[in-house]
Amino acid sequence: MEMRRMRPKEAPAPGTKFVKKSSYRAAVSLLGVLCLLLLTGLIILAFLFIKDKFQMEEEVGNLKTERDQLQKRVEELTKEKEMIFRQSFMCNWVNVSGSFYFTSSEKKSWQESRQDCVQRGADLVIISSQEEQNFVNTFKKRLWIGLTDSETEGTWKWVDGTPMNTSYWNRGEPNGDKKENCGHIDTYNSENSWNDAPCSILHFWICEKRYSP
Ligand code: 2F8
Ligand code: CA
Repeated sequence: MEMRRMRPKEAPAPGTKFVKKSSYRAAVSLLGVLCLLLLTGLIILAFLFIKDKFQMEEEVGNLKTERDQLQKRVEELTKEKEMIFRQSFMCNWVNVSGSFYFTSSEKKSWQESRQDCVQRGADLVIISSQEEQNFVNTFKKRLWIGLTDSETEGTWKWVDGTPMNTSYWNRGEPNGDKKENCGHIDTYNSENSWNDAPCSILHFWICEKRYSP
């Protein structure tokens, strides 16, 4: 009887073990390459992010410097504007014993004249001495002064609320009763030059700004 030859337990085909090992190595290498690529990508991203951040910080710094410079310039220009405004307002003023005087070159009502003086940091003139009365006459103009009896007929007051104690009315003045409540320089060639007239009449005017040295 022919004896059947026993086949040894199935062994891997020759070369199979080698193929498995090399596939494993290839997979590990691929994974390594992928990790490397990922790492490289992350490094590039981080670099770009940091670069952007620095650029932005630099730009913010530049903008802040520019803003500060512009603010400084605005302050300088504001001061310059105020100075020019003040100079243009003060260039026609006359300085006499403790006061600056301004006479207008246009005509307005008493109230509007007063407003103009107030805008110039002054008020209509208050005549408080004979010298001042004579000085105001030297302008040889019919000028509104800071005198009114609008509040109480016949009670003349200066614009600062003080009563008129010494007066320089022209002969026969004041004569306007309730129709003429504002005082002005009229007959400037004589010392007694004041007249009372309706406050709505248009006249030149004289402002006074007092100062203490
Ligand atoms: O004669 C004085 C008289 O002259 C004018 O009236 C005619 C004056 N009127 C005006 O200025 C509007 C009066 O106030 C003045 O008293
Ligand atoms: Ca009068």
